Amino acid sequence: MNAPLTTIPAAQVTPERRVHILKQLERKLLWLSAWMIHNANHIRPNRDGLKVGGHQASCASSISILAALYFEIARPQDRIAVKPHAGPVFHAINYLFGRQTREKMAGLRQFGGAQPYPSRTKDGPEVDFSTGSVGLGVAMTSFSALMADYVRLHDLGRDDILQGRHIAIAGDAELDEGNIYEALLEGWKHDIRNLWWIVDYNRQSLDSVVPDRLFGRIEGLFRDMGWNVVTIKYGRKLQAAFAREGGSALRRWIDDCPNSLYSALTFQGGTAWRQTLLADLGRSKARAIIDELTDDELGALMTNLGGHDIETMIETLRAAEADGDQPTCFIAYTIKGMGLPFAGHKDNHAGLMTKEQMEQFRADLGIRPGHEWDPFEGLDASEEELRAFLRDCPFGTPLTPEGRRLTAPLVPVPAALPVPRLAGRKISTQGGFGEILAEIGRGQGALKELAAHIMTTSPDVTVSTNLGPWVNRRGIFDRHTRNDVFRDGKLASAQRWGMSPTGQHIELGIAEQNLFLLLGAAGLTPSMTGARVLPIGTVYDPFVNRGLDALIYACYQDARFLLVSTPSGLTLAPEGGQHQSVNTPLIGMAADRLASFEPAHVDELAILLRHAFEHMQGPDGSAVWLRLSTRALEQKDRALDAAAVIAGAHWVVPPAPGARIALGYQGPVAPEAEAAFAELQAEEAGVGLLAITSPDRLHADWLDAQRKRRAGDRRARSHVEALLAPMAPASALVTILDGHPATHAWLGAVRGQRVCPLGPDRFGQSGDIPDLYREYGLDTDAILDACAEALLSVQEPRT
Ligand SMILES: Cc1ncc(C[n+]2csc(CCOP(=O)(O)OP(=O)(O)O)c2C)c(N)n1
Ligand SMILES: [Mg+2]
Repeated sequence: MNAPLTTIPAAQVTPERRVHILKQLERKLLWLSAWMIHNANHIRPNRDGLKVGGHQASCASSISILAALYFEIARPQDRIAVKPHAGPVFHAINYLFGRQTREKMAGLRQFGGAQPYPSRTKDGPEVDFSTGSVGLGVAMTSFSALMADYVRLHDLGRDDILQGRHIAIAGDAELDEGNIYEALLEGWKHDIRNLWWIVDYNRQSLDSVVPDRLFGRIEGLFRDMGWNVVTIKYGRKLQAAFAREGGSALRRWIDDCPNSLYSALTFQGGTAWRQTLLADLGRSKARAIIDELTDDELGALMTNLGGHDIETMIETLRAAEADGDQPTCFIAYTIKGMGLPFAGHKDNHAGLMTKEQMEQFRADLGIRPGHEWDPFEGLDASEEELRAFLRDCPFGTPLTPEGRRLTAPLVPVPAALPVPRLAGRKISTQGGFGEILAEIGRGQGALKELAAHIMTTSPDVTVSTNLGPWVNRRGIFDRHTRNDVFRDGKLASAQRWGMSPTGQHIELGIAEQNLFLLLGAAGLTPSMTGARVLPIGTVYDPFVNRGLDALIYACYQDARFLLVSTPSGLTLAPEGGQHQSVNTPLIGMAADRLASFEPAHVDELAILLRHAFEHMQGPDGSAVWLRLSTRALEQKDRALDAAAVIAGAHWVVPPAPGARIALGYQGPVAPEAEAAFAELQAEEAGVGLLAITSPDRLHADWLDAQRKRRAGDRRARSHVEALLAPMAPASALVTILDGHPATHAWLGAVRGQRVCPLGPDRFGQSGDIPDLYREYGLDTDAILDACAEALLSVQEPRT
């Protein structure tokens, strides 16, 4: 059930007065957004001569849409993504609500100030979704709507929060991004509800004016995907003019007017409008409508588009509200830069008003010098009345006493996960992952709660990444119960794919950006819904690249999820170069808020998987990435130091004090390293063998220790420094992984050791493992050659 659609304001305000006040608030938003940017560029001292920038025109375009939404329509339980370049308007809205400070506003685009584009992590709890990389914030709302349903249908959420709507204010150019259409398709499959996308249709992007007729196409696409499409083209003044004699000719003229001409006339103003209109309509009955207006009035009439008419906006949104929960796309016609001197100019995206223009604008709005930041300065309503209005509008009420950012109780993680029998077995990390998860999926005893909170997802690689047994146990999520036809027909299949609202796996089509957007949305459920969901997504490792921006976007927002990428590297030899990932370990190292690991053996994997469930929930945690393989390795019967595995490396055979060389391996190349180690041991005393489980954690910890030492903590020492300490200062390390060798090259900087890093640095090709390991220098011979060379340089240190 949705919440009541309207709340009756405590202070009774007539509809006319409401509109009057809303128009005052619009003026204020236009002023504050322009002023914040102006202040950042022209008033604040500039220390480095860099252009600060900002998007006054993009802000102006969206004022009425955002005002209608935040001051009238939105309810606290709604979750809203604001188009990146309207960030200052969003900050100004919060400022008027008393949820943003003047200092942050004045610090727009400054260190510690309000962010140019709304940021969950930096701007704080008022931001529901970060935006910035165009298209992603819009699509994200589709997945957050799905997750809201998931949480509700699994009864994981809070009872005291009403079901909300997920809303994106999109720039029209955002609809050029392919990820929008991937999300539309996926949304249709999942029968997404309670979703609104309001397009600020100013027909301009960064460089240009958008081609005409494009929207006809886009509108059709939305309808095909089951959306309701509502076009908000004309404001009240134009509608009234159209209703007069000659009005239909005027309407036809505007409908046929190319976007570029409309923009140019808007920029030129009333005189140009008159000239052009008279040339075309001078002999028609529309002439009477034109003649009775001054130039300014004519300009105002011709630019009276629906997206700038707050009454039309409110009416349309209200009507859609009453229409139910079907996803709805609103195409709100606007003018980029509306109300500012560069309105409609095609180059206005990054345009800034001059000091003189700003001065004029200030005077026009009745704002006294020195009162630029006063929230209610220059408005035709008392401060008291405006404050009461803001307090009483639906969004004026906080979502919960603790605000918009919620917390969820922790899900206990058992001291150890159920690990399959390993000793003497040959099994891959991917196989081990599938078995452990399937075991958790039984939900027995201490695992019951953990199992209930896990949600898995995969872009059409569920079975091939070994999620099948888990899915068989926990079912596929769907808002509607759908039977498994194969099963019902008693047709043999290892997969039982019944779908129901209680299923715990969300099956996606092959679109990796959707995977990461869903992981992002699922990873934010604790703060969005107060429900703890532990999302696990599987994907082929090379195709992490396909969704990379969405992955970074999810991490930027501090979403908490587990990414399992498998298979990886040359090791899936016959699949060929397009399937063999090389760069992903480096991505894992360079991605912030993503702890990345690559275990070689399943006992390590079990430790890391358990750690992931905790790390995803910890206040200082993050998302986690496990890079796995299908290469089956002989498993060991051993006791491991779990802390070392989590810290990123452990000695399989520790080096003797003063050792001249050690071998380090990461992931499924362990057997080659072990074989080389066995030969090396016969010739070189004290050699060590290091299992590297996370170059990412090792490196991050090493940087951290250096920072701490520089800050005065002389005793700070990182795990990798401690590990390498027994070796001779001029010793060598030969390292190997099935990924780019730069992943390990930095290890030489830890203690000044010589490092010979091995790993593929070229596209792969198909073959079998012996051929490919030889070709790319990962076989035992290559390792021994590298050891021989490294030892030479250790004997004769270069000067
Ligand atoms: C993925 C991505 N590519 C490029 C950009 C640079 N960029 C910022 S805004 C913009 C055009 C935005 O146009 P539109 O969405 O129509 O916004 P508006 O006209 O309302 O400013 C571009 C290309 C970006 N932010 N993200
Ligand atoms: Mg635009």
